[in-house]
Amino acid sequence: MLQRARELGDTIRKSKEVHIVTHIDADGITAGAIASETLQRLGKEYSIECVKQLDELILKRLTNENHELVWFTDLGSSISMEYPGINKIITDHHACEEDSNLPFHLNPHLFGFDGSYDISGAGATYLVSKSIDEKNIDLSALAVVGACGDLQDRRFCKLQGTNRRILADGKKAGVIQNKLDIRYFGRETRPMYKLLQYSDDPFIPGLSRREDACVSFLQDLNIRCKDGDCWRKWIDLNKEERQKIISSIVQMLLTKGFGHKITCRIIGEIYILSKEKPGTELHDAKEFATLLNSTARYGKYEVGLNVCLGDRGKWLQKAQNLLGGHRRNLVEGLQFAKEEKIQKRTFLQFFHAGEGIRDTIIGIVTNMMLNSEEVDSSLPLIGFANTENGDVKVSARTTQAFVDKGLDLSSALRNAAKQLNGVGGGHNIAAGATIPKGKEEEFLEILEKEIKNQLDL
Ligand SMILES: [Mn+2]
Repeated sequence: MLQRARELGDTIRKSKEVHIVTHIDADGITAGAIASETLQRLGKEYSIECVKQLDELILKRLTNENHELVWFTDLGSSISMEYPGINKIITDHHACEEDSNLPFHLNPHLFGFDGSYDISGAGATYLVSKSIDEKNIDLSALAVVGACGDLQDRRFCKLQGTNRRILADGKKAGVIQNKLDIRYFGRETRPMYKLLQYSDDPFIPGLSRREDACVSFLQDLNIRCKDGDCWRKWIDLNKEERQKIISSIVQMLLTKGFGHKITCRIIGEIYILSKEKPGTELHDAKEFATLLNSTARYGKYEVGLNVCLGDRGKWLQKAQNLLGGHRRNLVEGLQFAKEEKIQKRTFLQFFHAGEGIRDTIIGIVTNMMLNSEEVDSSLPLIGFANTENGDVKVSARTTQAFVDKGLDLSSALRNAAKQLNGVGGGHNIAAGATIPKGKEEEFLEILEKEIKNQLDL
């Protein structure tokens, strides 16, 4: 993989002008930022755009634009064998065909690594950046944010594989620190009770999603919710208070019959961006990733990109303003999905959000749904949402237990979508597709057959 990274680096060095095409999620934005900064430091002429997915229209346009070199980051593996008219390099981590092992294509799956936890799109892009100049190891912080944005720490409650080497670079460069702490989202910026209210991995029956219960839980432990007018955050608590909270939750989970394996998930490795201000979204890798998701998924990728490139003034302010809207959309989306009612079939369950949830956040909502108390995680969950141009976006999520039994949502969605003139792909545990409207039922039927075959049922 490092050899391939060097080869891609050589191609970049030989080019005068490079156009970057990246994905609209946190991993895509950080990948695009790493690529931009690398080209900037080399003094190359470059441009960048962010897209939801690579469709025919975009690829035709790129062919016509006749760039000297197009650098696809966090996407592109699906078209690696096609479009010879585009002179390209690809740094992606989504599942790909074995025969796409081509000189311009860097993807962990081609080298025997699993792109769902070993390395992200930003990480793959970072390897090329580092091969060009060792000084670029300061960009490893962005690669860690990208990996966290793609939930690559979920499986082992910490980053693994190639991601750990990137983490080591970050420590060496003094830009990243790792430590064990509570894994719930919002350590730096969320009021304590809100951190508990939105806890979902592990879900805490009796506390998760219940605001009042979370406030009284803290009161019962004699933990102040406020310092004067300021809500106290996890990072504001002293060691004793943190230990009290963790041991109470552990006890609650164990008495409710959750095993050791699930209960342990409350603690894991967290990643601090050492150069950022404590108590801001930028100081914690997961919070940074969510800040980026609030920009590009709403068509404002330049906001996230400028924050990644170092702006701490007007662009950061804009990103923080967008964050409020994103949070509201997730809460409303989750509520909407719950009211929609999940329909169970033999090998999967699904809900259709119609126009109720944006297609760009249906994946996040589907993931939150699968983690929630009301949803049975013993079946893969499919979420549908209509897109602006009249198609239907599909998001599929499952659990590690299913993946261990042989389920691969990436190939299942790719095959099912292909039969209906759509496109699909992603990872074994989380995948997506776009299909024509009205084909949902057909899609589910094909998908069920795929799942049944994969699991040998
Ligand atoms: Mn990614």
